[in-house]
This record gives sequence, structure tokens and C-alpha cells, in this order.
Amino acid sequence: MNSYIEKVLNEFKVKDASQPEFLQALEEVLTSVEVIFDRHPEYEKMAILERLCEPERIITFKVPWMDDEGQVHVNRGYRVQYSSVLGPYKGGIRLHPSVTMGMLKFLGFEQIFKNALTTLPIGGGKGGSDFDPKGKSDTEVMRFCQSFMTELYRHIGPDVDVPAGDMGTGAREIGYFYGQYRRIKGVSERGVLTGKGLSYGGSLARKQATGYGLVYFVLEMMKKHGMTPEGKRTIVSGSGNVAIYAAEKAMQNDLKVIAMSDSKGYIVDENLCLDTVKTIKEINRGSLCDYPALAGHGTYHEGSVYDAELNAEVVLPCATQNEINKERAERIIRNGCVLVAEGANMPSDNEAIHVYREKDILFAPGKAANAGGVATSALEMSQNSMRLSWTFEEVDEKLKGIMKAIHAQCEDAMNQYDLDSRNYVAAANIAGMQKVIDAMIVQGDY
Ligand code: NDP
Ligand code: 2IT
Repeated sequence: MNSYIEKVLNEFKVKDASQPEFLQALEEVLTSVEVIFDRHPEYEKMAILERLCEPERIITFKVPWMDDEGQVHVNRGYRVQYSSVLGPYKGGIRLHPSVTMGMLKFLGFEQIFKNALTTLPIGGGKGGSDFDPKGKSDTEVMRFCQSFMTELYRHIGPDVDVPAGDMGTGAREIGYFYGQYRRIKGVSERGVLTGKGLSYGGSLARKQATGYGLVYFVLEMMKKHGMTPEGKRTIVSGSGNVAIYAAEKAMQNDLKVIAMSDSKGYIVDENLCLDTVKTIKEINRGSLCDYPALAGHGTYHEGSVYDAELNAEVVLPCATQNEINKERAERIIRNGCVLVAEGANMPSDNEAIHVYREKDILFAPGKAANAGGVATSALEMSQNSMRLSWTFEEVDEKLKGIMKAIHAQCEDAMNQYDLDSRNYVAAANIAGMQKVIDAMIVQGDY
């Protein structure tokens, strides 16, 4: 390993020993960008890596809120403002009981390079809380969101830091966040949040953008490698915002989606009805166990879809981090998988990625493949600045163009650094990181 990278990685392993997801993301990124540091030994003296890997600022705060019975609860809120080199900090807010500072550092770190790949002027950040919106009433969620924003508002702004949705944060939560921000600030700064409702500055196609963008990226990969989507059996894990619209665009392109999942189980259906999944998840906020009865076909099983023996050529993990480990990677490949593209952030652990490389699987890492969501957030910011709205078709066309451009940047990095044409991991990390480093250097950022 490049000695500078090894030194920095070891320093972070000591300093952040209690943050396993962050260390995992650091290792994944740093071990794939050695060529940059081999070519630029001067970066060590400039402490480029130390500057990149340390967040500019982390804000942590208490979030007290009252439930419907009058009981007060206190959750922990965070915003990791990682890098503003390319633009205002930009990244979602995750509401999930598993949220820790280390988890948000992993997500924020990935976000810097993802956002750089979009070619739009956005830096990297991430926020969230260990609050669990599941099982809470609308009024409880509203009180939580208002309390969260009562602290966060002073740290964000359309040119400072622009949060958005992520796991557990959808249109409902963004509405409550925005309402509280507007009341406290007393100004109409629509560009302070993205993923807003259409009536107050949201963008058409933002809801669909991450999933649609993922499939646009898959189609580019397939074209480059002489494959076609028609009839390819496909597993989409998750059934949240990313998974639903990945499945929708996959089906529109004749991929055959045969399974989807949630945190408790998965459904298998040769005639999968996405409208039923939408009703269960977007309207009822329920569990996929209701699917067979509502759809009138298909089966429901408890556990992970990646522990099932399902025949599929394409796998789109769109649920959460570390869903696919070595054993599960080997299983999906044994069952015919030839292409994995990540809608979620870091759903494959580093051993799984190693298995994909060994077995020549076409693999698109999340920071390239799921960048359509944040890219369309940046398009929402543009529309807010211009005080106008583009049509669905206009936004979708721009999204397509951005996903193609991300794929082209990966190809450029493959050519420039003589990488294997399947090594999208190194290509995306190199292309994203080099852009940030170049901007740091010209800005004299130390
Ligand atoms: P949602 O909250 O809408 O959906 C998350 C889905 O994952 C749900 O179906 C949930 O199940 C499932 N899930 C949660 N935990 C687990 C688990 N431990 N095992 C299996 N399934 C689980 O989130 P999003 O769709 O917005 O986000 C999904 C992923 O995509 C995350 O990694 C996120 O960071 C990433 N992402 C999101 C973007 C966006 O624009 N929203 C953009 C780019 C990436 P259940 O329904 O039971 O809760
Ligand atoms: O992980 C991600 O890219 C997101 N959750 C979307 C962030 C955004 O600002 O739209």
C-alpha cells in the first residue's frame, strides 16, 4: 500500500476506533486511490488526506420532544459539515435508532465525492438523529422535527448547508423541518432544504431521482459491457424511497423485478405489483408481510432477501449499509448475479466488494450509482434560486444527462489511470477525489 495512505489510515484507526462504519468507508475509499498519491508525492507535505478525512465541523445537540401522552423524550441530533470546498455542505438527514456520529461521518465522507461526481456546486455533509419515526403519530413526528430544527436552523442556509431526505426522512419530515425554519427565520429561503413538497418549492422528479438515476447508470454500464436489460431477473432490496423508484424504472426498461424487501422480510413474486408495494409503504407505512393478501399473489418470508436462494442476474441493494457481506455476495453470484449496482450507501461491505472483483462482477458503488438523488436536489436548489419550476421531463432529462456524465467520468478515470473497465470503485473514487483535491489546492485551503 502507498505509505502515506497507510500512515493516515492507521492514524484514523486509532483516533476513531469506536466508529466502525466510518473506518470502513475510509478504507474502501483510500485503498482504491493509491494511483493519485503515487503520482503526487507532494500531497503528503500538504496533508491533503488528513484535511480531506477530517470533517470541517460537527454539531451535536439535544432534541427534546413531547409524545402524545405528555411524556418528554430526549434524542441526540447531529450535523456533520464535512467539506465546503465545492459548495455549501449538502446531504440528507437520517432518522433511525442506529444513528451515531460515526455512521454520519461515513455518510458525510462518501457524500463529498458523490457530490463532486455530480459536477454540480455542492460540498458534502450529513445529519440525523437516533429518533425512530416508526410507530410515531404525525403530531409526534412534527414535534420532533420542530425541536430538531429549533437548534439546526442557526447552522444551515441556502448558501451554507442544505439538508435533505435520507432513511426515515421523507416529504412529511422535510415539510415540518421547513415550516419551523421559516417560522424562526421569518424569511422565505426555499433553497435551505431539498426534497420539499411541490407547493412550496420542491422539484418534480426529486422523489424518483435516486432510483431512476440508479437505473440510468445501470443502462450505461450495460451498454459499455455489451449487455441488454430485457428480461434480466432482478432483486431490489428495500422498499423505501430509493427502492420503489429503482424498481419502477427497472420495470420500465424491461428488467424483471422478482423480489423486494424491508427491515423484517422480503417478498418474491414473478408478477410483482409495484402499486401494492407503494400502497403498503408510501400510504399505510406498513410491512411487506401484507403484500400477498393485498396483491393476491406472491409470497412473504422473514429474514434477509440475500439469505434466500433466488435466481437473479441483477442485484440493486437499496435498503441500508452492510446488507451484503462475503457469504451473501458469494450466494448471489452462485445464483446467477452478474451485475450489482448500489442504490443505498455502502450496502456491500469491503469483503463483498472483494468477492465482486475476484469474480468479475460488474459493480457500481453507491457514490456513482445513487448520485442522481443529490444531483436532483442541486437542481431543486437551482430552480429555487431562479424562482421557477422545470417540468418533470426537463428534470428527468437533466438527471439522465448527469448519470451519463458520471459514467463518462468513471470511464475517463479508467483510461487515464489504466484501470480495468469493470473497476468502477477505483474510477469513481479517483474522479471524485481528484476534483476535490484540485479545488482545495487552488483555494489555498490551509
Ligand atoms: P427509506 O427510509 O425510504 O427506506 C429504507 C428501506 O430500507 C425501507 O424499506 C426499510 O425497511 C429498509 N431497511 C431499513 N433497515 C434495514 C435493515 N437493517 N435491513 C433490511 N432493510 C432495512 O430510505 P431511502 O430509500 O431514502 O434510503 C435507502 C438507502 O439509500 C440509504 O442507504 C440511503 O442513505 C440511500 N440513499 C438515499 C437517497 C435518497 O434520496 N433518499 C439518495 C442516495 C442514497 P422498513 O420499511 O421496514 O423500514
Ligand atoms: O445519500 C444521499 O445522497 C442522500 N440521502 C441525498 C442527499 C441530498 O442532499 O439530496
